[in-house]
Amino acid sequence: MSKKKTNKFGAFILCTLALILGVFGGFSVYTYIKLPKTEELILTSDVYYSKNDEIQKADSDLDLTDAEISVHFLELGNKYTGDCTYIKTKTCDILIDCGSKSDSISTVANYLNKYVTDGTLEYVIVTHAHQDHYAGFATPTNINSIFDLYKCENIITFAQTNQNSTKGLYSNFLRELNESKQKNNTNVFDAEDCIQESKGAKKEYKIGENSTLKILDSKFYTQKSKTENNHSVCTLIESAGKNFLFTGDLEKDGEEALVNLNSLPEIDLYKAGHHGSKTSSSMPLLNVIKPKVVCVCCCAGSPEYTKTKDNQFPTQEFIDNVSKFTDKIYVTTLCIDYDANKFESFNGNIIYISNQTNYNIKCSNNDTILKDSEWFKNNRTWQTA
Ligand SMILES: [Ca+2]
Ligand SMILES: [Ca+2]
Ligand SMILES: [Zn+2]
Repeated sequence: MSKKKTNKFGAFILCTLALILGVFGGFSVYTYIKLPKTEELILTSDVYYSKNDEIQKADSDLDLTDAEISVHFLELGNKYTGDCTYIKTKTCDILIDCGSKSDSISTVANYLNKYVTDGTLEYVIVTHAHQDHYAGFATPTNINSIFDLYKCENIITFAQTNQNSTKGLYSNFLRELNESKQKNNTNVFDAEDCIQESKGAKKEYKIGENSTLKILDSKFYTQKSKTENNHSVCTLIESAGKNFLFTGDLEKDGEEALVNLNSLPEIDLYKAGHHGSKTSSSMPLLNVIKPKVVCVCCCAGSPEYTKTKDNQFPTQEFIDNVSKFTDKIYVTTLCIDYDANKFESFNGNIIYISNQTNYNIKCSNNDTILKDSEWFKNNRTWQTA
């Protein structure tokens, strides 16, 4: 080989190496920027320790053809507190919230796909701007949001928030909402638009022959609260003579105003306020709604928010209040070992199925009411009046 040829060969090798390094380097930087921080997206296998495979088999046997309405409180496939309620009538698919983290999307979508046969969610309600309620609507660009996965006809959002519109989940949410508007011509209203019946929004929507969805009035649609929870959109569904109440994470002062601003009926199914927190499901509300069945969306006994055992969801105070009206309390998930990422189904997915004459509760794991559970015997007490 001549000296000239060796030089050319050397240059070729160098260029190839530089190209490989460049591509790799570029890709690494791209990945680093593009992928969400681990806080937002946890995809390690141990996080998925759950009985979800069994749940899905059990659920697919559910026959809802005779149901006027069914209300599904979903387990979210991780150890975190979060709300996601799916409601089906003969003509509508409704979703209230989609927590708990962006990695819950696949669990939620797997579930919804069994029931949402037309790919369209006629109504989506986003109660408030907390991750455990709207992570599924506020995904990073590389993860499909609920608005990407389904055609959403009407989205009703919170009217107030303390979040910064240029930062974090809230900016993701606004981006996804805007995309849905552009792509699917989605009607986007906030709860106050509904109360005022402005911009084409309505207070009440017909969601079936015998069913209506009503946005309830709340003082925190127009006033700001220090706690984001009080900005929750509150919804009443009336179907075939039964009443269903969803108050998001509304707290005591919000609940009191809710009672004063609306004439609330007695409630057949109540989604426990704020995951069974001691700051919600207060007596002024319960005395009016006298709930017959209560479902709590939480990971029972999880130290996610507090180490004080009595205050872990569902709290002793919540149980003391609700026990005055019913012992039919159901809980989605049970914390086994928070630090080790271990959780399992409590009742599992809780499904309330109702028609003109009766109702049925079918849970994916078991139908044991809270006070008869092993966890309850070890952690809570039941006050009998
Ligand atoms: Ca539909
Ligand atoms: Ca998107
Ligand atoms: Zn919450």
